[in-house]
Amino acid sequence: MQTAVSIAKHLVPRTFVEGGDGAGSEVTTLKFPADFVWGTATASYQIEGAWDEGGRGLSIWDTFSRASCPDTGDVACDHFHRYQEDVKLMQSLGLKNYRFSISWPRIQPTGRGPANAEGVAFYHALIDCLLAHGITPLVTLYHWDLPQALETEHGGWLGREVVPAFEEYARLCFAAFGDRVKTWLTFNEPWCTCVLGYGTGEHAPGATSADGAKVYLSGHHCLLAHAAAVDVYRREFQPAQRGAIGITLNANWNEPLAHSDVAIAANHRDAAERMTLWALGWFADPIWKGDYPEEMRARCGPRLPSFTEEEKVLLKGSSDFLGLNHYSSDFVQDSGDGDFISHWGKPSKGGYFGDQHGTALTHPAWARTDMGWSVVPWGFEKLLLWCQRRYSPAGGIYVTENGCAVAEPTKEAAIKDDFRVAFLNGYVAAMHQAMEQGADVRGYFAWSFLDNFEWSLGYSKRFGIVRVDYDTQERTPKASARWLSSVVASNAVQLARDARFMDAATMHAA
Ligand code: GBH
Repeated sequence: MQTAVSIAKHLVPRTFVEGGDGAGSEVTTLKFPADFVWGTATASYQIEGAWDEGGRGLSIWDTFSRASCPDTGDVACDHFHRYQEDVKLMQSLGLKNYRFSISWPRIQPTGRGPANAEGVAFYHALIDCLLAHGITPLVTLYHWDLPQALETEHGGWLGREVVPAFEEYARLCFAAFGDRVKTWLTFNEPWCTCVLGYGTGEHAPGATSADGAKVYLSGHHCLLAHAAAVDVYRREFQPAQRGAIGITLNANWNEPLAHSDVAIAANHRDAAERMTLWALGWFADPIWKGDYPEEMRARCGPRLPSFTEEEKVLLKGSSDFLGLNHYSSDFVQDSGDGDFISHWGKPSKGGYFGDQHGTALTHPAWARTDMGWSVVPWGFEKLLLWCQRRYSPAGGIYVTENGCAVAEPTKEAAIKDDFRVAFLNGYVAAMHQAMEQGADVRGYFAWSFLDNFEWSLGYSKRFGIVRVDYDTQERTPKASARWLSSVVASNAVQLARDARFMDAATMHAA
């Protein structure tokens, strides 16, 4: 395995914005289309708290966080009780769109049966409050908080029974909220549900799978549940409610390793493509093309389940737009026969990672977020163009999450979150570059509105543009909140030629 340091010598730095004399004062204004959608995002278990109120049932994250995490979402940002204050703050920042998720166990405490009136009432109140403050709600049905009863009775997403359960839950949500909610997302990042929940065990329910069979099986069921929910929406609700429905997928960009003096080797290029297919094509190919990628079928064998012809028909075209969450990039190379070696994951032979026959590497010159994730705006540009080329989603691409964790031990540090401002500015500028080259991006949501429960890492990682003091529940907008306000107000970003992460970005010679 080639080390990251030995790679660096061969990589040629590229200035993100070409031309000029390098003076730091030059600023370019990048304008966005008039109807571009700006917003922020959150998820139910990460912010709501009130775990045992309003008739809420337990989710797999209640169980998993108690057993295996430093913190739980018992209180989180106490948004369940403070949503009015949070919506007012959003309005005062000039934010006009908000993506949140519904907690399935608030609607169906045991995952089946009639809607729990108190849970429905909470989301009615939240949605009405948003609309009254001029904020458009975009709603995710599943951001990882599966009712515990479905895990106990059916093995969660490993059980086929969860597919009709999700369909039933989705129908309750469309019926209750679809008069006011016009943008729906079925799943947030099924990759995480399956790889982290049933492969590595880092996420709830904490299952593992050395050969990857559980990873692919849970993914298969997520896809079928997505298709079933979309079918219900299109047949029973969309004609009258006239909303759009889609899915949100996550992916890093994989840049094939290349030396400055030689063309990218074909096997590394193939490995990069393969790794992006395993991350994104696994879900997006069935939805936009009607089946899993050929490469996955060939390498996974029977561990990757098959769709019936009827299921393929239901899946194909089952997303009105592509929701994309993006955080980071890697250099990757072909690892030959069966190994997966990564700077961020555990080495593995076989299984979901091993099947990819790739190695993910980092670059020592890349800045890192507090998660240790590399800051590579140009990778975002390339990923957006890759999505546009492969899927050309008719309803466009919505970036439903992008952001970074910053170590902010004090309020003073948090309100001067220059690193986050530079990160967001760099990524939004890169998105603009992709749009100029034909990527049909229609919206961008910063993750996250509030500091919140960062899953297995608890409250130690802060992603918010608004600081949360977990002792007092005080909210304080950071510099990044003011940055987003001004981006929304001007519908533009200002790109300084000396912007951090731009000129410092490294890129191989293409
Ligand atoms: C999102 O997941 C979630 O939707 C959100 O709930 C969460 O709070 C937020 O991001 C921040 O984590 O680069 O080393 O981790 C993003 C999860 C992050 C999973 C990148 C895949 C790639 C390997 N993704 N990760 S590494």
